[in-house]
Amino acid sequence: MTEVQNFIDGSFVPAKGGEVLANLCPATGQPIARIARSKMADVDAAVTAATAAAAQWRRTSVEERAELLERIADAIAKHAPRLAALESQDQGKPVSLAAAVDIPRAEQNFRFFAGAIRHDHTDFHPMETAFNYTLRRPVGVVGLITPWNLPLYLLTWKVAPALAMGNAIVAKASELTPMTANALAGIFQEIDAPKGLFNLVHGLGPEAGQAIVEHPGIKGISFTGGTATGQRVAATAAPLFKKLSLELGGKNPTIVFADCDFEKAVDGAARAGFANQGEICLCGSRILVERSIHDRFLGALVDKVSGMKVGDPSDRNTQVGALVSEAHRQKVESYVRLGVEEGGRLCCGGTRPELPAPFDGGFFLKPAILAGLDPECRTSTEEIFGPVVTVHPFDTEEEALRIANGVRYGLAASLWTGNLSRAHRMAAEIDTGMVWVNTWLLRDLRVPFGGMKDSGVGREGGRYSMEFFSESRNICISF
Ligand code: TXE
Repeated sequence: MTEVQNFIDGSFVPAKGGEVLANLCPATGQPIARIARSKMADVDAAVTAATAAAAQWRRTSVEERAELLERIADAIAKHAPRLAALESQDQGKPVSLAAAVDIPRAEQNFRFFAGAIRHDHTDFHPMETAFNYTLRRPVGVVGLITPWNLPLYLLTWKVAPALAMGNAIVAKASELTPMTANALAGIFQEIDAPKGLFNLVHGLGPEAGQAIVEHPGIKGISFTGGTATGQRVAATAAPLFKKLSLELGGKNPTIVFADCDFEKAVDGAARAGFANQGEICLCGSRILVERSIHDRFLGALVDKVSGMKVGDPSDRNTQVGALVSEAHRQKVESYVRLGVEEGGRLCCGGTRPELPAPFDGGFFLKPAILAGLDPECRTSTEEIFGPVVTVHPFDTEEEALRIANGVRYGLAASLWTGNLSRAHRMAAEIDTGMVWVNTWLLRDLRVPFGGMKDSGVGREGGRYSMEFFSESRNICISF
């Protein structure tokens, strides 16, 4: 049983109140760790340490910061197999996915921002009798709050640019998946990073998370999580005038035209729907298919998805692991039932698989496809965040666009077509922060990442992250 303690000022310490929470393994339902249940007093200690560290760190050179980021990346690479196993055990995802995506991306996040600050430049605006230049100064102490679906991947996506821009950090990982954040704290200790630069406070969202958002010593909040939680975070942070970046939920359309590469589109829709058990904010959970190929496409998708191997996440052949918690599985199952009540046809999955011990205690669900639903019903428009997709026919580009834009979310979309003009036309009109054409989740770390509508506020990635984690200051010099 691992003891997951807070990491404050370079040391692992228990929560001041001495309370702990149980952390379960999603694949077996068994406890694997006890984690610190922190409150405001713990956050306050972390802010004190971070404030002292930030005062030093803001004076370091770009090279010094880039080197620290690279040393962290090197250590992640060194521990990659252990980190992948830990992520899979803690989150329920297949270890093959953690090893191929989550952990390499965590390493890459640090390498990328080390390179980015080395090649950075700021604006210069000449006038007739003066010139202006822009300085980017650190925000100070920033609060990073991350969810349970891509634990290390999303935490490092915030930690790397925050440090690169000269800030110190108070972070909180999801209480459901604290293990790789804890390992990252171990890496900071192992490489002898400056104390207090990265502080990690574990615990419940309404306690430790809320304390981070409320703390007056924390000047910026970067949050990834559910839309309802994002609303609470925004309501707390706005009157305190904190910088705020919110990456929230999605109900992303996968739009398939008859002129697509059929096999590629079926593969793409299956991957977009069910990667990481459908627990990615970018997952394509609404599949809109041009009517002339709808039935053939649905048949091919059902064949593919019903053949997916569900079970032991440590088995390299597993494609669908366990959902993160029993509560989350029940939420996803309730949507499968709702889909049927709303008139949908369950074409495959949606039931619990029969698995041998110890996986009979795990939170598994067979990937589900629902067809025949009204695109405006609850199942088709609310975020499920699990291995469930709905498939809908459409007749025209206009209708596809209307369905695609007919939800409160606006995070991402993928389009599958061989018609370049159509791709450009549609991409310009879909109300999402990101559009992929003939691919899904192909990421360039320089590009803006984030959503519109209820999917969030702000963009991260490349210079967008660098802007978020800094304050621009204009200097005007007259001559
Ligand atoms: O996330 P929460 P939950 C969606 C998905 C999921 C739903 C709820 O639909 O079913 O959200 O998931 C911390 N102040 N996404 O409840 O609560 C919390 O401890 C400050 C989409 O598990 O949003 C955790 O660290 N922090 C999503 C983080 O917020 C608070 C990823 C996210 O948890 C807090 C996850 C508070 N008052 C879920 N309350 C995505 N966009 O990728 C909670 N937290």
